[in-house]
Amino acid sequence: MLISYLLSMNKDNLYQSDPIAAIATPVGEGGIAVIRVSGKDAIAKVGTIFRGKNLAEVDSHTVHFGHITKDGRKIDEVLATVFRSPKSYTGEDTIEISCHGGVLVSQAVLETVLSVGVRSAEPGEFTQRAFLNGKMELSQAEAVADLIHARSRKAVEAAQQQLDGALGKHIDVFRQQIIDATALVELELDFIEEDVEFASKDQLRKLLLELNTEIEKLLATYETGRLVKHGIKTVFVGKPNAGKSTLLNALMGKERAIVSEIAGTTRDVIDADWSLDGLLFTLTDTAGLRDTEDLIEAEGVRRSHKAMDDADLIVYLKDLSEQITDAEKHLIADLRQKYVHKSILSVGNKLDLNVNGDVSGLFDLLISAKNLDGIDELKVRMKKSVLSNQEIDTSGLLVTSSRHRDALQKTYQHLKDAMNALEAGTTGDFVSIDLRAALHELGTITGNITTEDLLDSIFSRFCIGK
Ligand SMILES: Nc1nc2c(ncn2[C@@H]2O[C@H](COP(=O)(O)OP(=O)(O)OP(=O)(O)O)[C@@H](O)[C@H]2O)c(=O)[nH]1
Ligand SMILES: [Mg+2]
Repeated sequence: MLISYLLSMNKDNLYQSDPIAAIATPVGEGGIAVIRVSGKDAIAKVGTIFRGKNLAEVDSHTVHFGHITKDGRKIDEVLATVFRSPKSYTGEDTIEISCHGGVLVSQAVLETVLSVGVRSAEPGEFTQRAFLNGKMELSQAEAVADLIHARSRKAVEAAQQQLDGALGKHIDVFRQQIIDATALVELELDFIEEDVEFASKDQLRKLLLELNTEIEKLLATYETGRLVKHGIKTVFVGKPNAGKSTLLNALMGKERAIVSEIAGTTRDVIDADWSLDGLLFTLTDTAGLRDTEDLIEAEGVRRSHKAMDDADLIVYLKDLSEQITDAEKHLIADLRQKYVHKSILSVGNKLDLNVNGDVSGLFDLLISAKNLDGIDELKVRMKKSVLSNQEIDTSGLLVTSSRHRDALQKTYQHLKDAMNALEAGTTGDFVSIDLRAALHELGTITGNITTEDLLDSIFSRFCIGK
């Protein structure tokens, strides 16, 4: 549900909506908790329950010691930080109350605030107001959520870039170029009777072609961006006893999964977050692949297959001390065929034991998970196998959101349609329709064009208080 705003303009032409409040810090025990209040009369309303300075008279960006009280009773000793519109995160009058970091005490402060005509904020409502007040464009607002949810250093860096407006700046340049092109085409339409040609068709086509080359470059960063943002889903599969759990533990540097010489030890999938060079890998240890009559183990095997379907990288592990059968060779070949678009590494394990048979050419890498031999090389190969075909510098601008990717793809297609129309000698009004459609798509990235549904789906991903 999108909140209907009771808007009123203030002197700086920013919107001040009805006051909202939420605990902005995580629920739990901590040194302090912060209750954020924003909106019309937020400072005056909190002033009625604050004992200390008269908040209505204090300057913006000042901090004040006092008490939150209710019916003359002290609720907590607090610090109140005052931000006056327009210089606040939301652009509205905002007050942040720092109280003691207990679950009950922060809740009591929030309830006291809510008792003076302030309502509970919806998830992401503060950031939504910041967007609506022009404090940030839409892709920056989305980056706020990405930054909060980031689970690796690279994901933090990518979110920070977007928050700095790197993507928005690119989009603005594209938009301006399309606006100029549209203006030329439409100007020509106005003078159609006089047979005036303002835009050289060749020049226009060249401009659109260059634009699409730039868009293609941005689109090419998406696969890397997705892996950086969500982590690289890596699954270890192989026959029972191959050493999958031992390998998971070796990479993590701790005993995360149970290891034993009994085949069929791992029965369910085990997930663990692991970071390598600032990239997040979500490692999944699975039940060994084999036909089994044991119902629980069979369910484990089914889940192993499901984990492969979802993975970005499949590591197939084989116990080298056991002869490799034709059936297993086929299994590896089948995996490569079935998951042709995924990265697959076949790894021979237990290199410290006698290798049974000729395995040359069968494996990408030979290791001993128990002795940690070849583990460093495996790490390099794991990273390379998913990122190598992209050759993209993870420190550059990355498109990390499928929403942005979709909009860029549609823009690309509309520009292509415009180029084709020009080529076919179609009249300017049709070219202009394609150009305007491209503009529309780009506008959805930065939020120049929005719908309530779009804003709803974006901001509902946020936590309350942000
Ligand atoms: N010698 C040697 N033994 C290993 C190595 N890696 C694993 N093992 C042993 O092989 C046995 C099976 O290891 P696990 O890691 O439990 O194998 P798994 O693939 O997880 O097996 P399941 O969970 O049953 O599918 C254990 O006794 C391990 O200590 C290795 O590199 N060298
Ligand atoms: Mg196991």
